[in-house]
Amino acid sequence: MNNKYILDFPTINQKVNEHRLAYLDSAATTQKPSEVINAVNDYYNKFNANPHRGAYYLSIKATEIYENTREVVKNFIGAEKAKEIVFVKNATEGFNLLAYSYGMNFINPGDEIVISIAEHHSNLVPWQQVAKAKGAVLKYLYLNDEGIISTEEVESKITEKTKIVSVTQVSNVLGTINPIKDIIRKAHSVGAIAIVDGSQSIPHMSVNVRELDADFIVFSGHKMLSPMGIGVVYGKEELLEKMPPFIFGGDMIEYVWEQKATFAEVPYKFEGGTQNVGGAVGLTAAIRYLQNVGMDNIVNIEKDLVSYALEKLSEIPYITVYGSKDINKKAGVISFNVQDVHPHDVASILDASGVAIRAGHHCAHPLMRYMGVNATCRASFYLYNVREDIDALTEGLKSTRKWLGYGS
Ligand code: 7TS
Repeated sequence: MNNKYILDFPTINQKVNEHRLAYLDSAATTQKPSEVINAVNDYYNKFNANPHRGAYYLSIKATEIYENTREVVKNFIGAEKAKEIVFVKNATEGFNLLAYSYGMNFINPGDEIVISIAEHHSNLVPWQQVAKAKGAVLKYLYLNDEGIISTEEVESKITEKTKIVSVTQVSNVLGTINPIKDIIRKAHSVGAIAIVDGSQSIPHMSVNVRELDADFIVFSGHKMLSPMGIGVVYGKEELLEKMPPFIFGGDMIEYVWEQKATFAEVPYKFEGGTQNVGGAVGLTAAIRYLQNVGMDNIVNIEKDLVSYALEKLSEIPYITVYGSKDINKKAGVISFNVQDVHPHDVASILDASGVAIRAGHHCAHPLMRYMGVNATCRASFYLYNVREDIDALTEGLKSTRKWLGYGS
C-alpha cells in the first residue's frame, strides 16, 4: 500500500467486519496518529494540573503547555499575535461565541448578515438567533451548478447593509472550495466583517489568515488529527478587544464584586472555566504532525484520491455525484447517491465490508433542500487513505442495489 502514513494511525490498522477498514469519514472526524495519542498520554502521566491557577510546578507546567499551543496555532495559521487565538470546545462553540459576543452586540435592526446556503448548521443556526433577536436580515449566497458561490452572487448579495459575512471555505457536503478571498474583499469593501468557517479547509490545505485578511476564522481540532473537545476562534485583536465575554465564571475575570465584575484581557476573557489542556497538548502534536507531512503534500494525496474516486464512481451508471468534478475546485469530499437506495442503506451495506462512509443530511438541511435531495452518501478523505479504500468503496457500491433486490 503506497502510503507511509497509514502505520502511524492505530485505528486505521484494524479489521472491521473481517475486512481492512476503509475509513472514509474524515470530514466528520479524523483518526489520530500515535504521536498525538502518546503526547496526550504523556501529559496526563507527567504534568496534569489546572492551568493559570497554581503557583506550583505542575500547574506552571500545564500553563506553559497550554500557552505554547496558542503559539503553535498562531504560527500554523499565520496569525500575528498569540492573543488572537481563543480556545473553544469546537467550531460550534466558536460560532456561538461570535454570534453572541459580536452579533448580539454590534448588529442593529435592518442590518444584513450574509451566509451561504452550503453552511453547516453551526454557522447558520447561531446567525438565525442573532437575526431574530436583533431584527436583522439573514441573507443567503446560493451556489452555481458546480456547487460553488459565484462572483456575481457575491457582488449582488453583499451590500452596504451587510454587517457580517460568514462563509465556509470548503463545503462539508460537496467538498467544493469557495472563492473566500474575493468574499472577504467584498465584505470589507462594504464595511462588513468577514468570518471564515475553516473546519474543512485548515486540516487539508495551507491557510494563512493574514493573507486572507479574515477577521475571524473558526475550526475544530478533532478534524485535524487532534482529540475532540478543543477548537479555535482566531480573531483580529482590535475586534476581540471590543467584544464582551460570552461565557462567564471562573478564570475569565479580573475582579469580582457583589454586583459587578471586570474581565480578564484578551484572549482569557473568552476562556471561562477550566480549559482543555490535554486537548491542547493533542492539538500541538497534531499540528506538528501535519507540518512534518506538509500541507502541500496532503493536498496532493487528496487530489489523487479524489480524481481516482471520481473516475471509479463515473463507471457505475446508477450513481449521481454532486458538485464540481474539477479536482482544482474541490477538496477531499465527495457526495453521491445510489439510484433507488437510501443513503442509510448504502452506508449499512458498505459497513459490512469495512467501508465507513457518512449518510444523511450532514448538518446542512438548507443545502439538502436547495439540492432537491433528502440525504446523500459522503466519502471524505485524509492523508491516511489509499486507492484501495476507494476500490473497497466502489466494489461495495456495486453490490448495494443487488442486496436490495434490483437486477443490477
Ligand atoms: N463547520 C463545518 C464546515 C463542519 O463540517 C462542521 C462539522 C462544523 C462546522 C462543526 O464542527 P464541530 O466540531 O463543532 O461539530 N462537520 C461534520 C460533518 O460534516 N459530519 O459530522 C460533523
